[in-house]
Amino acid sequence: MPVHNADIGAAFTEIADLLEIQGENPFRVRAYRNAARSVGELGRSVQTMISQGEDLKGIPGIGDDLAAKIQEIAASGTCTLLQRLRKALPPAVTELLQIPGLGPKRVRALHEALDIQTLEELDHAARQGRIRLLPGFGEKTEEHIIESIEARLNKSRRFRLAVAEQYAEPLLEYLRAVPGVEAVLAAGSFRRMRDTVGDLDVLVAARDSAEATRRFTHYDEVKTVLASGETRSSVVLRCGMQVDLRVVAPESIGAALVYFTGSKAHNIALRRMAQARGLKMNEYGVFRGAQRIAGETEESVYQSVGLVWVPPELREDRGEVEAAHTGHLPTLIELGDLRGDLHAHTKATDGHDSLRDMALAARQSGLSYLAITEHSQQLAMAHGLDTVRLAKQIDEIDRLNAQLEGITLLKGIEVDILEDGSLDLPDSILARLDIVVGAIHSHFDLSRARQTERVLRAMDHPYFSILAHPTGRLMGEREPYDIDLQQVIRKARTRGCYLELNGHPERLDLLDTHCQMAKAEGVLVSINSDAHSRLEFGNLRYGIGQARRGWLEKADVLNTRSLAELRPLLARTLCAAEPT
Ligand code: DGT
Ligand code: CA
Ligand code: CA
Repeated sequence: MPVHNADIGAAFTEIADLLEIQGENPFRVRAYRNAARSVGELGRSVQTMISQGEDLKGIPGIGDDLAAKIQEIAASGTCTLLQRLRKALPPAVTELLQIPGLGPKRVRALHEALDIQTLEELDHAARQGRIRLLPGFGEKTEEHIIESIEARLNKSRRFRLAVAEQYAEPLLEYLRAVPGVEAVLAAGSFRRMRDTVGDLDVLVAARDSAEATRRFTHYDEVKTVLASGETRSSVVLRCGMQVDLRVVAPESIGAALVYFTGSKAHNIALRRMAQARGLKMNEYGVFRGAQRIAGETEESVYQSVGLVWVPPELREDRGEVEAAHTGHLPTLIELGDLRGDLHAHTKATDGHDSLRDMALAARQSGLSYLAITEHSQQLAMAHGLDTVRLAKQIDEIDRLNAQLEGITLLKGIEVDILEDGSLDLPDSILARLDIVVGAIHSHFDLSRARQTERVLRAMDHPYFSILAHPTGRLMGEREPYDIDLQQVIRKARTRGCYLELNGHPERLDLLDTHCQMAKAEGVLVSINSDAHSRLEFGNLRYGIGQARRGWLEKADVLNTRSLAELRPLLARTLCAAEPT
């Protein structure tokens, strides 16, 4: 495990802060602060020094005791003193220290005088005017505390991509109508299709930056203007989402787009390549000395450092720069590559529309097959199907398929995986289906080992085809359950099963990094809508965004196959019946 000097410095600073809050001897506190500084400013890696057997006491301000602590942190990432101090104080104390202007002395005073343990309590006390009454705290400080807490609480709030989109689209349209504006483009995490968006970054190409800025800050939905300058401004919309605007000259839009699309890590990697070529890269262009050699288009910027254009979804510094250099970028999957959808519900359970309406909407979305996968009996809340009701639906689908043109319904189920890994419906009825999607909807808190074993056992079932929403997370509501996805993916490979990338905006599950893991193991991913109404096939677009972030190509995705190609792939699990 690499431990950087900065990590050691941060640990020492936190120790110093916590000691000071506890009223510890000032000399001891200062010793830790000095140590934090000298380790932080050291030109060489302390971990390397240790591995080469060098004496740490050569570092200014480091004696026997601190040298031992450095050894401990370099080996384990933390030290017993720090952990003991953290336990002795409420966890929120560390958080209070993060507020600008609140050093250890003031945090200690707040903690002692008002017994404040959390940011919310601090906010409450400030709004009641109780802070200004404390010695050393005035009205100004109180106001400042309220503002910083608001900013902090807001900053930690991220918006789901689909929600951010609802606010972004009308704003982009509004800006496009501003006279003199040549282009309006969303950048940042929004353009990279991250599952959540912290703030929205918007780029405008215009000659007259003042007018564009004025219109932006006067947009109807703006609640607060945080900053309003010549070329950059920031606002908070009524929904609480921050929007950063940059106005650039049209000849710089490519460079600005690269810069503000990020990610930061990707940008750093690009700049390093530019430096190696004696070039300077920033948001205005790429320069050799005073001469501008690129910047009007993104392609020109990438080309100037010997790269082909990189799709925004890949810009996370996860190998894309190297791949763009050697010509090995993937040809990412596109929405139009999907031929079908393998996860949807109707009003027979918790969906809203009939079989026929779902089929027609899927066809309207350009799909040629749709698997109907209702919940099973265990999920009483969703009115899950038992054997009798599922048999009835199977017959209905057969009748409907005989009438429908241009779309085929597949008979399926989203069967509950029970706590012991068995499936919630008997083999006799599962045998009549085209596809069995299995999912966990209960016992989320099993240990990692038991949760993993549960899913592996389910996959041993000869009819099991696809593991739905494999981590179980609901963004902003429920954490993923603890499961070893690497093991699950390997099992899927040996059993001929598949993993779902559920495109529902609250799920987006698999994560992007899991898609890469599945691809590496050669396990196909099924990008599904989990539509509960005829209006929800649009979920597939978010699934595609996430899949692209996970480097998936058309061939990596199960439901890019035609129905004729799909059927044998689904049947394969039946043949590979020997347990592993
Ligand atoms: P978010 O808003 O948290 O979802 O994530 P981003 O990626 O949209 O980040 P944001 O809004 O802070 O910045 C937008 C882009 O601007 C970011 O992806 C890269 C660029 N950027 C921001 N700060 C820096 C920086 O300090 N250095 C470099 N190279 N680029 C930066
Ligand atoms: Ca952003
Ligand atoms: Ca931003």
